[in-house]
Amino acid sequence: KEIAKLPKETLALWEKYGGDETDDKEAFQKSFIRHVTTTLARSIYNIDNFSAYQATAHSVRDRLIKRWNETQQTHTEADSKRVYYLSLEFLLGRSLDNALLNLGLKDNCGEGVKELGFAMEDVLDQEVDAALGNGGLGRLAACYMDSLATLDYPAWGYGLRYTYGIFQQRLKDGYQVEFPDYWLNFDNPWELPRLDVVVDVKFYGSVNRYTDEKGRKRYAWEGIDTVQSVAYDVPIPGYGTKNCINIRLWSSKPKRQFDLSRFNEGQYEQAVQEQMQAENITAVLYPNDNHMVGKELRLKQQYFWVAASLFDIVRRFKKSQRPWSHFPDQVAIQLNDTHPSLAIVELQRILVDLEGVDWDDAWEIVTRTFAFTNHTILPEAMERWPVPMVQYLLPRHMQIIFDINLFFLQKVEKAFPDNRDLLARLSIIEESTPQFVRMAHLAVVGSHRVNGVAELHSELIKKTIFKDFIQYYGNDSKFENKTNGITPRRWLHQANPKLSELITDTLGNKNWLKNLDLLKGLKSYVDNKDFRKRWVAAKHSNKVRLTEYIKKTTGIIVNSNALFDVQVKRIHEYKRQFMNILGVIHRYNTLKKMTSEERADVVHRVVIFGGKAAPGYYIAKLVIKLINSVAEVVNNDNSIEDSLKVAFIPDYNVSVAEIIIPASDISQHISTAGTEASGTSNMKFVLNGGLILGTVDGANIEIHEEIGDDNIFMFGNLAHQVDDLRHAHRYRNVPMDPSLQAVINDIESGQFGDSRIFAPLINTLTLGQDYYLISDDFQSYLDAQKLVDEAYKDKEGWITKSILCSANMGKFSSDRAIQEYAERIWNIEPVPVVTKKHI
Ligand code: T68
Repeated sequence: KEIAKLPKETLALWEKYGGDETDDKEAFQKSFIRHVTTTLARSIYNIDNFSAYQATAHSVRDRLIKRWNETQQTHTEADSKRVYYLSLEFLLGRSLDNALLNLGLKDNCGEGVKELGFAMEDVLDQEVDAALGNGGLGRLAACYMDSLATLDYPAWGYGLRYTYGIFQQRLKDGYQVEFPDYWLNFDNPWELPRLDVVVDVKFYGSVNRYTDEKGRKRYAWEGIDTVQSVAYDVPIPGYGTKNCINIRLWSSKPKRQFDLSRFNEGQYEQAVQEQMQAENITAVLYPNDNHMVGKELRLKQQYFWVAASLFDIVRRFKKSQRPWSHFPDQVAIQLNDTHPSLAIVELQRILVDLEGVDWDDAWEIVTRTFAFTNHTILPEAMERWPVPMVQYLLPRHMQIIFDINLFFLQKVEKAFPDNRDLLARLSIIEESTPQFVRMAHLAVVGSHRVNGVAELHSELIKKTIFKDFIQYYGNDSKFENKTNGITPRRWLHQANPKLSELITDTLGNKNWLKNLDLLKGLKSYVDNKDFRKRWVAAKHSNKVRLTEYIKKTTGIIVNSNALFDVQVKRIHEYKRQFMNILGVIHRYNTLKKMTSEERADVVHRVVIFGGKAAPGYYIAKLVIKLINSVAEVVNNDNSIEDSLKVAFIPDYNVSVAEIIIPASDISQHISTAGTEASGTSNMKFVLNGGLILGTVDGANIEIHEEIGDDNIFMFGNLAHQVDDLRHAHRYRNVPMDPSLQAVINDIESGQFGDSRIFAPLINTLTLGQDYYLISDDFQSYLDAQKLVDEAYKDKEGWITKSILCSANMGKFSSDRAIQEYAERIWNIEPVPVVTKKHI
């Protein structure tokens, strides 16, 4: 509507009745009751906690949408450069508490709900996690969206709206069993269906060559299978700002509802089949982390998502009627790992095939637009797609990839004539049978910046997977580091209200939530008795909360005064949960050999595990079984007098992490050096005053730099030693570490049940293997554990460490990380949101 042409009375009505979703308690209560009666069609007589959650969520949603609208309007008017974060995973967890905090509604809403007869805690607990991710990579995307919003950046996320998120994990006889995560069962108040925003995405078909009116050779792809992509928008509010950004998640839908003629011909089943296939594309999140699965459906997901997102981005750009050469000045696209690498090809296709831009100009635009984040150097995680599969599914894209590769290698040939090995190593195409497309190479060649996620990792990628690119591009050209970060809003304020309150009281205000470096101010209170007392009390109450959660979910009763030792993360051989449980066996058998008097002097421990194994990852699943078998024996052995307990908490996810992390005394981040790109839970634990026991790997190294030698327990071989140690295992018959051998003997003796079950797991340590160097690090690990016990006995010393840990974590705010990306890679500026009239 052209507003100027509307009659005055109309405008007055819009102004009068628009925007009554104010933030005061009364307005909130009014919305709450309105939603109970209208949205939910219930009343005071039949409203339970879940309905109360829904009514609260819808009331908050109304307010979110208002800000979301104002933000989008402001950004459209400002027409400044935007960043688009392409991630196949956004592990958002719950939204209500976060929205309340970020919108500044927490107090009014909390009181309002209470007066209406509900406890906010119970209400919050009704929400199901949005678990559209596997682990670190997906959660990083969620933290980054929080920071982008908080720092007023004009940003959008693009992802997929999976019908099923990461599976739910349950335990049966100590084994993991998977259940579908049908998270959309009850409506999802945190999304806005945009049923009018639809993009057609094509697959398969053929490519036609023709000559255009300028006499140029052009190509046109005629896809044959069209699937519709429907937008669902998820508003992400910033903290202490009006900025509310958007994550657009695409959902697949068949193009035609049903082929009616088929019905008439009696082909009902085939017609339904087609419909189901289209809906299939976004049905389920692939549950593998750090592992490539070469299924065609996964490739389809990637293209479906990339095509819809780029169409949307290009449509928005075209509205401004700028020339194509301005595209990179208006648009930055960040590739979260190689999963969206096809976006590089798709943009080149749009520019060359559809818009008639010359190849070289188009390629310049493409490379100035994209930047790529690498999250791993593990070989099994590198994405490679068989050329025949890509050719069949996306024939024109395959041609373009071959051309990108040809032009790139021609340049390499010019710079390094006749170096055929170099060409083969740099090539986007792996010359095997069949050929493969190396997605990481495509991402490097098509981006102007490539970053790793912690200092060590960013150095390692230059020495390993991208070594040859350094030879070509030079050392400090496009490769850089952006150490990961976490949002303090969720991971301290929301997860740990007691500690957060203490920090706010001590520092005098909540500014630390927007500037985490301010935590340094806590250092001057490290000797303050009252402060220390409250610090300990906060930790203890978090431990009590976890104790109750463990009891509720596992039936295991633990003592909240014991040392809580935590390892929660995806189960993976490189993360070495196996080493942890082997260490537990060592501890257990040491305790058993002690006299009662000797044991009286020992620090009591609760060893807590949590994490999902990919459903097809046999060895990882055996690790879970071993942990539970050990727990069964240890927890029921009265002879060790409660000095050790082991608990595997099922279904580790974001909201469970919010309970576990604040309760940890020590957490383990013990990957083989050089394998964990960064790790982000390490940051969360330390921020919450938990110490860490870790290897010299990923972000552990930078955490160590920030918090100092006294406040961290580091052990193990270094990254540069790994190759030699592996070589020795393979060819030199190195004997197993004696303490480890003893533990293996215990397992094999049947101490933890039928040892035949564990043979495949034990074999990973023997037979010239031990790829993750458990034997090489074991003694050093046990020594470090001893130091932990000693340090914990010194109660006062431990409290000091805990405080200094938190106080020194400013660097690891995702705000810092996002600011670095914005300034050094995206070249975007904040655009503060202007409050709009309602018309
Ligand atoms: C993690 N990667 C890194 N991958 O392992 C971790 N992979 O060190 C780092 O801190 C984190 O990324 C953030 O940078 C993952 O989480 C996956 O989940 C994944 C998913 C699909 C395919 C491959």
